[in-house]
Amino acid sequence: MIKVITYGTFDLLHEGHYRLLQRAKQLGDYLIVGVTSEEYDQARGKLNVMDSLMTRIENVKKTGFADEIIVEESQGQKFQDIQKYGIDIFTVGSDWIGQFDYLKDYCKVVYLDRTKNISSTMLRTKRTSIQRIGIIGTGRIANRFIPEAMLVSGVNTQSVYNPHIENAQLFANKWEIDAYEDLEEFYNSLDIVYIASPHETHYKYIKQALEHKKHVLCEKPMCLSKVQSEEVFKLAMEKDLVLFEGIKTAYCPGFIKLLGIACGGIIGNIKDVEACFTKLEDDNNRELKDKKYGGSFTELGSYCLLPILKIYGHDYEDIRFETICDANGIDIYTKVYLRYPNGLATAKCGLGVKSEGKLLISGTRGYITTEAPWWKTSYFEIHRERPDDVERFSERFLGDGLRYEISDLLSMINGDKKKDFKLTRGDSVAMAGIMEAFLKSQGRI
Ligand code: C2G
Repeated sequence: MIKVITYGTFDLLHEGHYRLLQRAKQLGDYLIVGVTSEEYDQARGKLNVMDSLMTRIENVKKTGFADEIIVEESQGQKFQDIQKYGIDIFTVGSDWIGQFDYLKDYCKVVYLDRTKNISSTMLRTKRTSIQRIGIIGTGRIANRFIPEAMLVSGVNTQSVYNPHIENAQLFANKWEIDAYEDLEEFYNSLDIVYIASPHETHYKYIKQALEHKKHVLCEKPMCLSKVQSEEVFKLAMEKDLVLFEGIKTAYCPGFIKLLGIACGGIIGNIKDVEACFTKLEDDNNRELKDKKYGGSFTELGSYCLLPILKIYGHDYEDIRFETICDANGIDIYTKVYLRYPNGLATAKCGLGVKSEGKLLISGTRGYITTEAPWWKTSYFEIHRERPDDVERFSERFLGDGLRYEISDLLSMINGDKKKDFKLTRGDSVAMAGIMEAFLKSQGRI
């Protein structure tokens, strides 16, 4: 009996997949099909898979060609499967030509011609139509956003607004998009507004964008007061629009895995969370010049508050801020102490003060420590009492990581995911409340 194996995502199963499976089956007597798990697709950068694993398995089954279906969960599994199942032929489409030649030592490798003019990406975009993105602001983060958005199929960045049209024009020329100085025309050019302007302008632009019936992705900190944050979320709900705060860490696979493990009780009851994010910055940057809204905490606090709020929730009993300010009165180093009924937390932010970018979660049975920079979570360890009792976890963090939040935003807009569990409205409102408390403690508002 000749055993054949092939693998794929088989999202929105189409003729190309069908023909591949048909020919794969004809290569032998018994066909095993490996369908990729959601986690594996995320890890290899396929972020927009629409059908669930169960649906994809069901669709492969319905073709009638597979004698057995398995789940492909990790890199390197193909090599193990070939030995485990006694495979004679490995086959895959010609888009992968050459890439699986390393398996030739173990079985025959056959690349089948890919069916032209059909792909899951084509079907995805046909089903949901491309969402046009316009950016407000032309700073560093806006420059990082565009190449990341290019990696998410289903969105296209096409316009930019900056009240200083010269800046908008420069940015537009660089990225080959359109610059606008008229806000009405700008809003007419898009479906989603990405707000990447200075912190204090967010609230105004969010309201404006929602009034123009546009979905919104807003950089952190989204709002600087609790009332404003509640107001914009209410407005988004009334208008049936998606409003998303862009804290990239919240959407990255490594951080989600870490939270799942931490909250799952593996280190017992959590008693302390310490998160630190510091950056050495040029003194001329806006964050170090703006006396009212600049400084380390408004710039970086959202990241450090994220694991604290995700682990303990929003009902802290006490909050206290300690700051070190520069000659202009701008906080270059801030520590926030939070006390919850069952534990403590510290958020430590620096702009112009450098420390190790670590997240440390301590519990009654052990602790979790992450490799810096934890906000791009790619490696963490669980330690227990015995020094040699260590479990290690790693997860890929691709590029600048903005692709994860853009992909989630798109899923919410397209209605595939209704719940915003990664960063809830409650989380965003709580963060805005803490930002407000901080600015008040500094006498800035
Ligand atoms: N395919 C095809 N013709 C198309 C589209 C896809 O022949 N028009 C083939 C692909 O070459 C692949 C299979 O159908 O062999 C599944 O395609 P995808 O679902 O896109 O899966 P892919 O991401 O290529 O994963 O470990 C995963 C595998 O390496 C392949």
